[in-house]
Amino acid sequence: MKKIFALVGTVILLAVTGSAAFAREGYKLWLRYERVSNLQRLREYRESISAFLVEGNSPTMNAAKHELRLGLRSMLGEGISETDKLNRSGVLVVGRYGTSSLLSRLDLHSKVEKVGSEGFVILSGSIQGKKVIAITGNTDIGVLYGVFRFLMMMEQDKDIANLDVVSYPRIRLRMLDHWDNLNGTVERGYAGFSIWDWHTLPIYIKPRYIDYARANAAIGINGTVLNNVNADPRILTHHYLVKVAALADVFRPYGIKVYLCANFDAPILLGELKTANPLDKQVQKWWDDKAKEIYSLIPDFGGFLVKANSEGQPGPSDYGLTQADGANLLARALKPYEGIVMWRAFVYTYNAKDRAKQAYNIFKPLDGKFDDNVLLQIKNGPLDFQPREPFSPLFGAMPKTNLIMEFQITMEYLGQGTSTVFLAPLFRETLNSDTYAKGKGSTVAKVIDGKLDGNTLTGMAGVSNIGADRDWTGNIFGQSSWYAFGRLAWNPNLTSKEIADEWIRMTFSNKRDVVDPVDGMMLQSRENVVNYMDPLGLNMIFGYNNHYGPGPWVDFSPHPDWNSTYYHRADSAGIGFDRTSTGSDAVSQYFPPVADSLASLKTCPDRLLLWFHHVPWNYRLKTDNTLWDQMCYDYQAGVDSVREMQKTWNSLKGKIDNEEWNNERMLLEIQEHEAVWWRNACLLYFQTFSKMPFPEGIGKPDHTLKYYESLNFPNAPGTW
Ligand code: GCW
Repeated sequence: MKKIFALVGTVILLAVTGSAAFAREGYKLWLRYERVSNLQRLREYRESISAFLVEGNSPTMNAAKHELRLGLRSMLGEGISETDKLNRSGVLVVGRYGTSSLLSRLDLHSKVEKVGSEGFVILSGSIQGKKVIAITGNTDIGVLYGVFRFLMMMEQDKDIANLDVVSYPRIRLRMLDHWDNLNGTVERGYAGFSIWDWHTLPIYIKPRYIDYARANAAIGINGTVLNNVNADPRILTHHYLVKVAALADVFRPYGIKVYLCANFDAPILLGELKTANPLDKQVQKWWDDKAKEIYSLIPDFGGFLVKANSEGQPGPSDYGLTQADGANLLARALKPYEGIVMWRAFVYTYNAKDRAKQAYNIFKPLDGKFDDNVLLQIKNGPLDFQPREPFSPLFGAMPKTNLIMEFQITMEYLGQGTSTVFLAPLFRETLNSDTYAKGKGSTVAKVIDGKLDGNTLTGMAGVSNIGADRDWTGNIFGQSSWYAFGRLAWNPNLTSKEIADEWIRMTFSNKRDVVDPVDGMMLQSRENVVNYMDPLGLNMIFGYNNHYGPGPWVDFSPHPDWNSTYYHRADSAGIGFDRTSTGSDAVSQYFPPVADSLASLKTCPDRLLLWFHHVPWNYRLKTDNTLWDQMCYDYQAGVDSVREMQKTWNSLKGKIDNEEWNNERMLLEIQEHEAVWWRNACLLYFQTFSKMPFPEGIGKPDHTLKYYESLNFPNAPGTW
């Protein structure tokens, strides 16, 4: 008998605390649609919506209907009906403006006019004396975006009594770039294998593909590059193209176009030609034919993304031609079908005096030489997705070229899968930077959204952090950076706090005692990592090749600029890369007010100091600490703040889903170890140059420098 009680007890306990089977697991991302728990709100929502009416039957409108069924019923209960008549108050009326007879009775013209081909209007109004909420736009996809936004507002506990939302994207191409290989691995992926199952496509359509499209459409992403920029040319064979076409069919109703990375040498590598020279007529014909084949399978194919003459990839320089010659070759093949080329500016040779200068030197002279369906895709900083970089000097310097920003959402250099880092502050920092290209206020955001130079073909790309892990990103907070990327591509003026707030509410809870502390954690999280990895403008001091953990001692690469020592330049006199006129003069690539301020030790912000200057160890910073002491304090502050995050997280036990809480607890424990490891390894290493003692308050390393140098991680993820 006792045993039976014990068993029943266990079952009840499991039901209450949530066993693995009931845990939320993060799969639904920001579309969890949980029952509204604030009863007052629930009442208000139900008063405003008793039924919904969707006009139109296109696949996109059907997707909108599906979403409303799912979302409204799950958040408000089964009583919400679908109707085709406006016979009472409280109907949510959804349809395209202009074709919907009901919506034309609302005076929406001036609002709808503003939102273009992808925006939407959500409005409280009344039709024939009946109170309604209207969701509308000029196109079906605009309407679908509106439906998602409306449902997400409800998830966020927003008041829907007097709605007047007018929203449209400021940037045209809002892209996720997958670095997924055809064999299922993901370069720099930390959330498992690729979500694309090439083997079972085109017949087997995983529900995950549809959920991928839903989640992306919900945040306005309208393009996906399916394969790695280190491109396997076989993606362009018929065998794969039919599979790509199947994915395109899934994504189309959600407004998402597919793009592919093309290998510049594909005509040779696929065994068809002896050359890939852009001036060769046969090569041109090869690409023309390839474009024709692709568009016969995928009529709305988006275009190509190309990494050329970089890290072993072939490109036009192999034929003594410019990057523009290469880009235009592909652009001309795609032009008849309105396809575009995103040509990466991440081009460098291994032995330059200063790698940070190369992209500018190569591309600036080509301004105006690219065809109008080419965008130059520029990483946010001049080097390579470091925890902190100044903005790339190419922003603002190429007024006659379409530009697309490339951010990295996957955290190759920010702690990879185990760290909790919300990347909106990093994205914002770049977008807010003032290039001074046309005087004060010429921010990177304005370059990117086309306002500064009047470009209309604009874009923002994010290197995806998505994998086949159940929660998509390995660490649930990885979802927040994917979310932030989409929101900023839609509106680059949103603040990090606004975005964090939205995400927390849809992911964990609407309760203030959850939202506020998690918000605090997230907003600080990127600076924490900078502090314990790369304070004061340090960069590129990661473990060799896998980029996991500290490796400031790395000096053994045959490529000089793959060595950490190339970047930090520590010696007995000081540390940092002199990029002023006495050094590489990279500062001169910026517009004068920026260049002057970076060039002077006095005005260069401490956070970028060692990026631009070689600074004596005992130099006094703006904090009045010596450089050495400040470096020690920053590393320690990084460790301390991870411990703060742990405290905050521990205080949330019981307030959010237990399994999600526990997963994050374990990840923070790993992050704390990593922060301590970084601090110890870097300070011990740099101390061999500074020869100065640690100031008070700095944790004592528990191992020798030799020990840290000996660590290696043969199967670290993401390195294939
Ligand atoms: O940061 C480097 C990565 C490479 C990547 C490259 C790039 C896809 O270490 O893995 O290759 O950038 O952006 O092309």
